[in-house]
Amino acid sequence: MDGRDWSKFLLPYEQSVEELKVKFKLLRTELKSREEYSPIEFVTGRVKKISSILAKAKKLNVPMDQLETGIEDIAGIRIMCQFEEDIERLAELIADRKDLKVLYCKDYIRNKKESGYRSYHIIVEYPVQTSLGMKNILAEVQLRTLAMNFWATIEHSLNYKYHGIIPADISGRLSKAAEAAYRLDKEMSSIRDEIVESQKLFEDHSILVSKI
Ligand code: 0O2
Repeated sequence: MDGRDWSKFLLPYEQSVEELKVKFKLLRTELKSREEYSPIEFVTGRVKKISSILAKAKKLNVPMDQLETGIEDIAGIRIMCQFEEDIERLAELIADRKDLKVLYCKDYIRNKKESGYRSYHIIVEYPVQTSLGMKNILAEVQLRTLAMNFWATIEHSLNYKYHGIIPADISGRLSKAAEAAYRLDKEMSSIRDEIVESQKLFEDHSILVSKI
């Protein structure tokens, strides 16, 4: 594929990422207004870089004409939550949606990766309207707590810096940091009701002040 073919190939993925980001941000707004609390803290998204697509295709032995079905995270959405419990609720909300179809989930929270990585991945099929008609796009929706995201972001950049071979001393510290992030999630969950209540009070106060 040359540059022009790649940009054509990636167009529906770019559109899907943009649409899904808007939809999940609006879901946050809606839940905040309806229930005063949203399991969504913030949403990001990206289309996988061409170099990463090629590297993954090589690793998984996916032929170039089967990238659409062989690589499931070309379109990627990441949704950050405050608490682990929010991830369960959000996964249910996503499963109930009619504008996408959940194909399967990878639960790296119950089964954390050897690296220490924790996150809940949902592989979905998203129908996107293009000028040529409807196209079903595979996308990976990652659900993480803020602590899981903090750890994964740092580990990802270290992996990039050390080309996947992180020195033993740093890797040992990363393992400890993963345990600390796990404990932080558990501690925060144990006082979740208290935190949610105080955030609602704070928000009500801010709305009141802004109206004065
Ligand atoms: P990019 O393009 O940099 O965003 P894998 O072999 O890990 O790619 P696997 O194990 O099936 O495939 O994982 P999956 O479910 O396809 O998810 C891949 C994505 O999950 C990664 O994207 C990361 O965003 C995240 N991820 C998976 N494992 C780890 C990990 O150990 N550490 C961190 N920091 N993130 C992880 P890429 O590949 O980084 O793509």
